Amino acid sequence: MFFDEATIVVRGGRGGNGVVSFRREKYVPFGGPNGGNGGKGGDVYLRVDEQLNTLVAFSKRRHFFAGDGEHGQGKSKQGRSGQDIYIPVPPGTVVRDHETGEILADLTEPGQVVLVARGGRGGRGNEAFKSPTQQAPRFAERGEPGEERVLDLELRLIADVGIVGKPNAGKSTLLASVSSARPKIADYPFTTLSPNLGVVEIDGRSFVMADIPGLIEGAHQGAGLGDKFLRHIERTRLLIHLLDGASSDPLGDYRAINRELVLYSERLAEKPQVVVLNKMDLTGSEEKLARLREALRSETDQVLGISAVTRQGVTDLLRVVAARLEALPAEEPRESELYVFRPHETGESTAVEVIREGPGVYRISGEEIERLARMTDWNNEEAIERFERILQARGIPAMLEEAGVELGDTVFIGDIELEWS
Ligand SMILES: Nc1nc2c(ncn2[C@@H]2O[C@H](COP(=O)(O)OP(=O)(O)OP(=O)(O)O)[C@@H](O)[C@H]2O)c(=O)[nH]1
Ligand SMILES: [Mg+2]
Repeated sequence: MFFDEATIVVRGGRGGNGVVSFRREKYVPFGGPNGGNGGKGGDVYLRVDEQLNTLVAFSKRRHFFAGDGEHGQGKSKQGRSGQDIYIPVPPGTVVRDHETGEILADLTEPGQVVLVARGGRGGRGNEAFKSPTQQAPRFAERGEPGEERVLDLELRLIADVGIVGKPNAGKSTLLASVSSARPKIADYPFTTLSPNLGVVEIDGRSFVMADIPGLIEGAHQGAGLGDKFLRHIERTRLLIHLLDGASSDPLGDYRAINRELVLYSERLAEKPQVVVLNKMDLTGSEEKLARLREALRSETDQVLGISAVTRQGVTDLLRVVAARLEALPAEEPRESELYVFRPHETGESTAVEVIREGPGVYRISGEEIERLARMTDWNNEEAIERFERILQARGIPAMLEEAGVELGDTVFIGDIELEWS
């Protein structure tokens, strides 16, 4: 089984709690507050590791949690930050938000890193709340929970050249004969169940070639192994369209495959092709090649004949491919130029909204206010008073009253439920 899709859960570490503590020294009966801040929770990143070429690691492990920040301590001691984690992924990994389907990142370069879940902020210790009006605050903030999200990972191979053709045409045999890849080869259709990559070297140049499972009619809709594999050749720059010399109708095969490519994507159909008839060692193949060249004269200037088994014509094919690659633009525009991932880089929004959700039920929503609520220690009277002051300062009670709130009604802020009083 080839693992080219995976769904994983990532969560940043929780920020450490701030603490309540007071100085205790000889001869200083009423020491000032000295509770330290909690450490920040660790972040979760994905990082491209060029040694990898599948997502198989995610069949065993699906949950990735960064380390929690340590709590603050007395004597103004700050808690240590939680450990960040870097999850290795293969080049060609496209990352989507499972919920929205939005593309978050398109990871193509070795070493490329993307932040996928931010750790929570550390809560502030009581020392941070000392002010002229409040000399001895007896509360501290709780650490903020880390961000959590579900990610869909999808691997798209990155090869220069893709070999397309019907099952049994000899695609894997060709790849094996020109590279050190060792794909399975057998005399039955659908021997290849997952793409194989090989590095080809010719005349001091090299390129990466991909062999994909055979295509049949309806492939674009998922017939055979279908569309799952067509996407792997979307990023190639050139296709080798390999025809089976043992087929009774190589021309019909050629047309059928091209139809599937058009139906799958216009872009795929427009990729330059080198048309090749394989199995030239079989009797009668010369005539087949001549007929094919004749039939395709107006469409393609060149139909090559090879035998992947005896290697007849294979070096010539590689030279043609290398020359064509050289003449093509160096790179397809990368999807990463289209999608830029900005994980809340823009900063937290201070906007607040008050909504009536039902009879006697209201909701205060807003990024900053929800975070402050999460970081409030609801078991502490002073912490609650501070939160009430924040609500006042932002004019939220007036907004609630305008929305119709009455004593005893329920008010939600994120997951936190309050009674209006
Ligand atoms: N005589 C002859 N047989 C060949 C040649 N190339 C491949 N074959 C045979 O054709 C059969 C299919 O070869 P594969 O390389 O597995 O074909 P494939 O296109 O990868 O097939 P799928 O993976 O099923 O799509 C095998 O029995 C090969 O030995 C050739 O040049 N000459
Ligand atoms: Mg094969």
